Amino acid sequence: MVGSSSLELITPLSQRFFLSSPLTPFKSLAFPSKKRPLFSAPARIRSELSFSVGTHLIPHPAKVDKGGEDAFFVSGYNGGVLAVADGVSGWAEKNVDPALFSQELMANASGLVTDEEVDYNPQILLRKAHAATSSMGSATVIIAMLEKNGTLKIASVGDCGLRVLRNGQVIFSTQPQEHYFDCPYQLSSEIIGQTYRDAMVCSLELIEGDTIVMGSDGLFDNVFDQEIVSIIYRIDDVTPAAKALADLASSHSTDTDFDSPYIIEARSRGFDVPLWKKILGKKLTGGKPDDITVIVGRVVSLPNDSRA
Ligand SMILES: [Mn+2]
Repeated sequence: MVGSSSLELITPLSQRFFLSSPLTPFKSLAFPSKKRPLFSAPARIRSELSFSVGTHLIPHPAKVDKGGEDAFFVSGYNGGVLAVADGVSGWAEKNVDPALFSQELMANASGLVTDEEVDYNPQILLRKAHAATSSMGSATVIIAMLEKNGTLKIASVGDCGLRVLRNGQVIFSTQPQEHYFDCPYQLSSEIIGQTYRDAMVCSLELIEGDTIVMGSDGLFDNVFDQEIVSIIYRIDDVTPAAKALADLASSHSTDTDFDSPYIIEARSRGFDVPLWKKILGKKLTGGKPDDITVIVGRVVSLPNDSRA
């Protein structure tokens, strides 16, 4: 799918769909971010855990030659640090390359992972990486940091996502933050954007054998949680699993008949096909072509001889 070139450029949603009923205003957020205590202390010390990680990125079909506008990094620091940023594509209309901000944000975050002030706190990492980023643009971003005792700390601004899988089930899921449909919260070079203070932050305890699946909205808009579960339990190795998830998202994204998570959400917000198509019994269907970034992290116990 990476090389597929027959696709036309994607027009903004407002030009593709027709609104048949007024938009619902702000969706209530599952994680009101402000005034929450940051992270609680781990309940107990367990054996030392870390991530075994596989990644895969497939650019938007129209952005293959420049590699797309998603960026990510993986660090082995402590139990492992995983991060994804998705450059907001609207900047291209202002002659700003949307990839620059997400790439610089990730480069800065990667360099700050060991910073003393960050102290394993992904929200502080967001603050410092954002402050250090000088490119014009904006991005949604998610950072997950695993401590060796199994505590996973997450900070997310916008609609990148994370799922935790245990025993064949999704036991944790982030919820997107948005201003309105298709306009997520975002860290920006401009004062109008969100900051680390707007981040959804949470902390959970992982155990050996858990798998986390992280990605840009290009994954979660095109692949259902049940499909993620079935791929993760069919493919044991993290690298082929990440590739299989990205490939599935990519094939759904360009399938105009597929009833994707994105299009189901669009219909629930009142978007629909034009009336003449409706009369013919047609409904709004299809995936959402986008950059697709997938990170699969499996929680493993460190071998005895590598323990300090
Ligand atoms: Mn995206």
